[in-house]
Amino acid sequence: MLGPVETVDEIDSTNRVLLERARAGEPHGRVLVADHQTAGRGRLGRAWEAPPGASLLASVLLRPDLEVADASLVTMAAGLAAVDACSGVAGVRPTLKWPNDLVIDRPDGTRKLAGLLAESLVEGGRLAALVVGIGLNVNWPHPLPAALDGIATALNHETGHDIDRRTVLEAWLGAFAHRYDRLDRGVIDDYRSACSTLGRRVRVERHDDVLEGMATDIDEAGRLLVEMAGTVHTVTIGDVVHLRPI
Ligand code: BT5
Repeated sequence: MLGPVETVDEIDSTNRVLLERARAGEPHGRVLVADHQTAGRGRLGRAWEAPPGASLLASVLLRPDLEVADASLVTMAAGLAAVDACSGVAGVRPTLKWPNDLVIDRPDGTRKLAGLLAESLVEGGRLAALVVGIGLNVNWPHPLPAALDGIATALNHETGHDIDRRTVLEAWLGAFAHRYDRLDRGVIDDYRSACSTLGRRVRVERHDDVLEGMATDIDEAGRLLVEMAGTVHTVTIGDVVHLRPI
């Protein structure tokens, strides 16, 4: 079980606040949900945008008994749970784009439906806490804001009708708790099956280089393997673009 769930109208970032509370000793399971974030965080210092009331913006504080290097298993479980929630509640089945995006593939490109952000609190070399946040576009205006046009989508854009955000939250938390309680390396196989990055030509933008090649596998630590000119590169952090087949 995950909870209790606290809902606020406005906050800077649900991830930031839960990380601060984790440092102060708040226990496993706390969930923080906001109607609006004024400084929503993406990965690598980027921003996460959502107009008030349009998205599921939620973070969960976890205290897993895991090595720091295995924290990605929890994020994979959270992403798979979000796929389960979208298909169970809205009948929309996104795929996972490595590492933590839920996407819908259209003939004219990939649209991002949700993103997950995991931030860990490491104390004395141990994983003291992990905060997993999700931003899932649920009921967005038509058309999307210009900055997200052509790159994002929302559940209501996919189904043609509004979806109850609370129901999506409950489905996500239920599926996440179910997977979390049974967490083992099997989650990597489930992730591989749901991951549309595998078997694709990709461009991977990393801090100091760009790879272009075939995404062949996810390893036991959740890293992406990309084959380029006969060499397999292991990607720990980077941004993936799905390319069209040549
Ligand atoms: C992510 O980052 O995808 C992780 C997003 C996590 C957001 C949640 S909301 C609740 C919790 N509290 C927080 O403060 N954060 C978490 P990244 O892969 O870096 O993607 C960011 C990029 O996605 C931006 O640079 C935009 O291009 C794009 N983007 C921003 N808002 C978007 C939206 N609503 N839908 C789709 N794409 C978006």
